[in-house]
Amino acid sequence: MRWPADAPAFLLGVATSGHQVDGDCPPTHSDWTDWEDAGRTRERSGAAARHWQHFPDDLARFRQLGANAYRFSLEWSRLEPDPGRYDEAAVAHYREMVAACRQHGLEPLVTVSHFTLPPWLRGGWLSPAAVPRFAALASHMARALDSVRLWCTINEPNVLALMGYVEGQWPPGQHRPASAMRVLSAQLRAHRAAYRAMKQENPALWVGIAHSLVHFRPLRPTPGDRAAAWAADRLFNAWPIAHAGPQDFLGVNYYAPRWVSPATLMHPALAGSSPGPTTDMGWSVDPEGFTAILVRLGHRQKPLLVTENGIATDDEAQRAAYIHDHRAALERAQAAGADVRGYFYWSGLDNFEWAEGYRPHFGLIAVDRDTQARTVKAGAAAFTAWADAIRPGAPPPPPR
Ligand code: IFM
Repeated sequence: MRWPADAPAFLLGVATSGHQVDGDCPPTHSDWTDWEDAGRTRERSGAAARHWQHFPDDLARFRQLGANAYRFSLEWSRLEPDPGRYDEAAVAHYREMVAACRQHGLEPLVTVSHFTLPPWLRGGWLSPAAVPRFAALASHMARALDSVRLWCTINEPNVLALMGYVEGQWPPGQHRPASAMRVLSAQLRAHRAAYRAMKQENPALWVGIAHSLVHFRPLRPTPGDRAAAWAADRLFNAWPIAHAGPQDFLGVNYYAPRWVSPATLMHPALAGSSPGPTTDMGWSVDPEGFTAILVRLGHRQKPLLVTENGIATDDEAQRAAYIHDHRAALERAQAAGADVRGYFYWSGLDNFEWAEGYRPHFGLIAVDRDTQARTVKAGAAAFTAWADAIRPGAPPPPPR
């Protein structure tokens, strides 16, 4: 596959997802709005960042930060309020978003499904309608947004399966590992069907999955804990990649390591962070783990796109250090041969962090929840410094 000729050689972007930023999402409801109505989250998503209305200004701000790309997601319930009936006003909205991306020099990377599902899909991904309806939606949107070259079919299928069907913190709130494996398989089937349908629309599209990848480390240096780390890696990281079928690139969502033992494998919620400093999600910071994952995936001879990486913190020095250190980690992976074509910081805006509500602040830009005023955070300077360094014609970086 050829990289789109006029796309930036390295995509440096920010990422968001529809339900987390759009607001009033969606008027037609989704499994997540029902979950919030049932009181299962710390707070409701409500108006979020009203990105649905404010996207033109938000995109201009992303560009001012130095981004040359933007990853956002479609909201299935808005687009297909009833099975087989597409809402042309919603389709037109996404066309406008893509046009605004182009106007601001942002290469769009569109995710078809980022966790939320339409309420009519009873049984969610386990519904017999899920795979055909999803593939039809994906090809409909590939046609409607025909200037978009880069697509993620599904965001983090392993996380949806874990949080919804093992940990029970997300809809449908189950604790059934066997169902989790079925849900994971169904999403990968949906990816394959969507991949085929989208490629029929346009064989030049780049289509992949945004995989959540965790650097599993043994809790103690014992054979049992090492085996647990190996097994967690196989199941969570390697299995979905190996069984997804065709992918033109591997999308990598990387945040943190996890320290595991046999006990944590049975109870994933027990998986520990490190004794060192953690983020406001309680996650530890491990840029070496990022390098290790990118180098390992690089051996698969496929282009890699870091579709998410970022930190929840109110300490802007910590955010800047995180971006700086993960940039260096990515560059080490490139030097070791990994073909990394882009990096998307999560997130462009402070947003709705699912069951955690609005408490964790991942954004480069703060959003005042009362006034919707935007403020660029000090930590964003590390992102802009990166953008300055990769600008065409920029002088080469000083030796490290
Ligand atoms: O906010 C989420 C996103 O929706 C998927 N990847 C991880 C992010 C931070 O938890």
